[in-house]
Amino acid sequence: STARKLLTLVIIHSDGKVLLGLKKRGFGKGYYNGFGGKVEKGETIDQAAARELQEESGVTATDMEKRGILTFHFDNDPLAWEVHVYYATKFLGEPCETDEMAPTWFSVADIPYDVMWSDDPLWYPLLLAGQQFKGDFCFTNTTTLTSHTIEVVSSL
Ligand code: 6U4
Ligand code: NA
Ligand code: NA
Repeated sequence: STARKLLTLVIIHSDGKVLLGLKKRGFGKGYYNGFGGKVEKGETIDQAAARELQEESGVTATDMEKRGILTFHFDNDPLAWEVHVYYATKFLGEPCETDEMAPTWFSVADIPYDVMWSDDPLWYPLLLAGQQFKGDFCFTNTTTLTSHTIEVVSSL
C-alpha cells in the first residue's frame, strides 16, 4: 500500500452537544473541525490524539475511544492522510481558545456542516450513533470531494 501521513481527530460529545474548533491557521483554516494533528515520532496514535486535544482545546478526555479510520487522497499530495478518529463524552478542564482553535459547543442538530470538510456529514452521524467506521475519500484542489467509500465495521 502507499505511504501515509498519520493524523488524529478527537470529537467530544457531551450533554447533546459536540465540541468543535474553528481552525485559525494552517490546514483547514476557516473550517470547524474536531481537535487533532500529526502523530509525532516516538508517540503512539492514542498519545498524539490526547496531546493534540489538550494543546488545541485545553481539555483532557477521560473516556476517549477510537471509532474510525479515514483515509484522504489529495490530487496534490503523493502521501495519503490516515486520520484516526476518536470519540469522548467525559473530560477534565474547560475548553479555551488557543493559537490554533476557537472551541464552540454545537447542538447535534446545528452542526455547521456548511463550514466543515465535505466528508464530515458522511461520517459524523455514524460517530454520533456509536458506530465504528472506515472511509476513503478523494479530494481535488484540496477541498473538493470527488469520490468516497464508507463502511461500518465491527472492529478497527
Ligand atoms: P501543525 O500546525 O503542523 O502543528 P498539526 O496540528 O499537527 O499541525 P493539522 O492541524 O494540520 O496538524 O492537522 C489537520 C487536522 O485536520 C487533523 O486533526 C485531521 C483533520 N483533518 C484533515 N482532513 C480532514 C477532513 N477531510 N475532514 C475532517 N478532518 C480532517 O473532519
Ligand atoms: Na491541528
Ligand atoms: Na501538531
